[in-house]
Amino acid sequence: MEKKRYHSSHWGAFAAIQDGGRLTVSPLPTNPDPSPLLGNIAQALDHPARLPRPRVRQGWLSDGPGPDKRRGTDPYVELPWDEALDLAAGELKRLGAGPMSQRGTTNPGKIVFGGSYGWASAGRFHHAQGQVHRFLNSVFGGYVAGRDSYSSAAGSVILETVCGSGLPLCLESTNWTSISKNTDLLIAFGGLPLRNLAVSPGGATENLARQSIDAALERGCEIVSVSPLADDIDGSHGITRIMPRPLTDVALMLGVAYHLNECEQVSLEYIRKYTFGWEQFRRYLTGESDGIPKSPEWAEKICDVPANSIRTLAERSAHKTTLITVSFALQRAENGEQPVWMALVLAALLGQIGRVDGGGFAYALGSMGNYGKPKLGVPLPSFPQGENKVRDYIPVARIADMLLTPGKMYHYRGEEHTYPKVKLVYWAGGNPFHHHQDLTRLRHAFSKPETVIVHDIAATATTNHADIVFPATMSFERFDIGAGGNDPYLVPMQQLCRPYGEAKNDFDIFCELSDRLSCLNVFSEGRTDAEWMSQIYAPTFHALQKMNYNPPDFGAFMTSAPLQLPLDGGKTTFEMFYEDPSGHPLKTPSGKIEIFSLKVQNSGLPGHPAWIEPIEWLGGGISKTHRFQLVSNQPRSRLHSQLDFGETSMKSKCDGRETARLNSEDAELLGISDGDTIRLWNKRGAILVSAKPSPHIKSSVIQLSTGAWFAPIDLGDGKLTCVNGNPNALTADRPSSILSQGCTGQLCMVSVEKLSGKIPAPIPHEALVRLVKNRSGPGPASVQ
Ligand code: PGD
Repeated sequence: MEKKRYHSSHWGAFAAIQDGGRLTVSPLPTNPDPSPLLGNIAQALDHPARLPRPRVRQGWLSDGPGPDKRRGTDPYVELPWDEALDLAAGELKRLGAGPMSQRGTTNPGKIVFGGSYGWASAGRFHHAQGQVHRFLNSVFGGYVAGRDSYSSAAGSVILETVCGSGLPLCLESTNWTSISKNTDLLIAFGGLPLRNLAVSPGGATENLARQSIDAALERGCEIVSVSPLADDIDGSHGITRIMPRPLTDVALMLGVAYHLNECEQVSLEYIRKYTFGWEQFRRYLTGESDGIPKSPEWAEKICDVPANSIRTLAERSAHKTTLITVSFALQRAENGEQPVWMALVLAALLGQIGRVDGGGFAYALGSMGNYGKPKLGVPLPSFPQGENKVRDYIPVARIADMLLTPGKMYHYRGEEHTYPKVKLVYWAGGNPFHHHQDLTRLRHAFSKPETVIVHDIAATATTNHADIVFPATMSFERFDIGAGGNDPYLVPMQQLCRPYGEAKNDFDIFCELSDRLSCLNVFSEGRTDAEWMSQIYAPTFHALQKMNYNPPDFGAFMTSAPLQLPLDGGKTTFEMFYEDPSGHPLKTPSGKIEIFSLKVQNSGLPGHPAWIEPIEWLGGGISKTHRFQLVSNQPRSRLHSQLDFGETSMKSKCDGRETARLNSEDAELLGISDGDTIRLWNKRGAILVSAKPSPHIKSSVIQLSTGAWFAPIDLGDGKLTCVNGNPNALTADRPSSILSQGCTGQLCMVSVEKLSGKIPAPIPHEALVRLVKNRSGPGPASVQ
């Protein structure tokens, strides 16, 4: 038996032992609540869906670059590394890549989309996004970037606008220890799903949510989970579940605020000193400005929560240490800014933000594992990406718009922009055919560029829309430094096994391409990967030394157990603001929390949080055509689409097909039983899933997690049907609003029917490895 090694993944750090060719993965003893996702690793390493060698799309190989509708259906030809790298370098050169002396001032990067959104793997150095950005900066002088994230665009943009900070605020949010000790009432819009709390970029060594929630409940804290899915929070004692219609939380919050105001429970002293714009909002709340009082009765009609429950919630929140949280899920939706802004305003009306330990407002506390933990006292290693000289960018979720309508004007953060004309798409470490909405539209968009290059560890729907595909190693096949923001350990990610086939590290692939483009010195600066890691470890090492710790040098660190890091212990932005609002103003025009924002109003939205009727919701006209609201949330059995072929993920499916849950009574009315194959469809597409009736789902709602690999076939009904059950075949590529242009993948309206007759089989992952030669056939049905 080999010795124990340490490693990290986005779903947690772990130890591993190679025993007789089999890798045994076990969680770290520091982790009281390790993620079941660790179970996906061992079986995934040499899964036949992995890519052993570079491959080039047959049509590109025979006809050269150019827009091509065959992307997505063409087969691939495997090539030796040298040949594939020469082809890619030749194409990059044709598009203007090369040393700065040859590029002159023309900025060829403005035709290259390098946003390359995606989580890739844990590791501070081999993170594919950082690598591809540095590469494009080195060889093109820059690239068209993507702004914000699919996780949080609407929420981040609104918080940056109305309280001066978006995601950094999450890293300072009320921590789990304080919640367990001080919070009396925790109102969680979107719940506190433990599956999300085990995930953080870079990986966690300690998942504290479960034990903190238990300790808080034991002390007598009441938790109210507001979600159409009852199991968005575990447990029963001390937990109240409010199940509104999806997309209506703002109406519910307005009902609470109305009652607080009516009962004179708004903390006017706090409002006066720490906020801006209460009067405009108050006039809207009471109906003075639009004739509609936002009373609990008004809210009930929209959100389907009894007015009395809304009143009770308001009354309880006014007399306790109350923490209001709102998860990412609520803002990944039409008008996604509004629930985040309104939750902040509600907490401000209660007067506890920055004042009361365990009370106030926390964005995304239930969404990721690194929120709700104290800040670190030392910097983490960080790989420099170089300078991007291209000024063009897009809001990250507008990729299909950019490719389909170059030159078109769009709004973002109150300004006008134009979509750039992109010829090359370069993606490493992301899976847009998992993460983007309306995949049929995205497929059309991907037919437009002249060339698409992708690196991935496996053949995914994205590699199947690329022209040149380079096989990347998984993190387990290389060494790196693991660190999750706010996690108190730095993890030596030790190599666990040899690379699969001929797969190479992204860094090595970029070195080879840079060399062919005479830019190796700019990209690598003459360093090997080990030298880079040592270099980026240095700031953490020196900070520890300065604090009189005795840190190991890089070599010793890489062969030891995870290194504990000191915590910061300082005050948060909101605490400092509360203590001295003029000395520590927020970064907003008023320096205060903006209940009214001129900037938001000038962008074309109401200047205060408001109920804006969405298009795809259960109360809208569309519900007459498509009766069900699909909630496509984060999976319990994998991270996004990653390792969908792993053991834990495969066990969660029904005969290889993704499972969707619907309300038991709805299922009975539709004659649907457990395990039946059902078809979900709307005008954008269709999917097949296995049905699971459940009492935990609100009526007229159907829940299907993201991540099944997109496998579309043509069943002759005029739309593509994903037989594996990827919800993004159905979601709308519609921005959250003109302010943030965020992704709205969480919710859309669908029809549901039981399938009878001959049912097409799901398509296994390995069948996506579409080679002209080398492999016998594509599997049970051929992918379109
Ligand atoms: P992943 O599956 O994590 O999804 O979208 P994202 O694209 O991040 O993709 C990462 C890819 O990187 C995988 O294909 C993996 O194999 C590859 N990879 C892993 N390691 C390496 C490596 O070392 N090198 C290279 N080159 N590749 C590697 C996630 C996105 O989806 C996110 S963050 C959110 S929050 C959104 N959520 C939703 C949602 O809730 N609902 C819907 N309908 N849609 C969503 N999409 C978004």
